[in-house]
Amino acid sequence: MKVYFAGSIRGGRADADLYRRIISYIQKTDVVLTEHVGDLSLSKLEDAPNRDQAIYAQDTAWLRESDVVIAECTTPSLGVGYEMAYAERFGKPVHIFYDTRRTVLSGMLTGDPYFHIHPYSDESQIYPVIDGILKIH
Ligand code: 6IA
Repeated sequence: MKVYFAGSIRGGRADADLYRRIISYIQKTDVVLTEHVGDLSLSKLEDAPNRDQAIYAQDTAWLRESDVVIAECTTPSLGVGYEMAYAERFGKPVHIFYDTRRTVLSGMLTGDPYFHIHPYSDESQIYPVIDGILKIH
């Protein structure tokens, strides 16, 4: 199974280490197309001109290629929001995780019945849900 993992980059990197742990967990059994989202040194690489067109082209191609999208949405990100709407347009299942202690999710996500929303209050709750997702799709 090819997983598109989405997490904030320019929206803020406070949860980058959490993304890295989730990506490593998924990689024990499945393929993560977007390993860079959990790369803690990513911001240093962000400077080059014309990079953004390449990012958009690559990420939308990976979204179309993916079997399932898993997004960690505790840190709000315009890019992640865009990616989830793009995934819906292409009929990809979208699973959204967020920490209820730290954020109230946008009504544009909780109000869209297409999305599978997984609130959690401790990181340990994420992994059994991911096990179920990887079995279903
Ligand atoms: O608006 P944001 O930057 O927070 O959007 C984050 C989302 O957009 C992530 O889920 C990524 O899939 C995608 N994205 C945003 N920036 C990049 C990026 N930057 N590379 C790949 N995907 C990105 C530059 C990194 C590169 C130098 C390795």
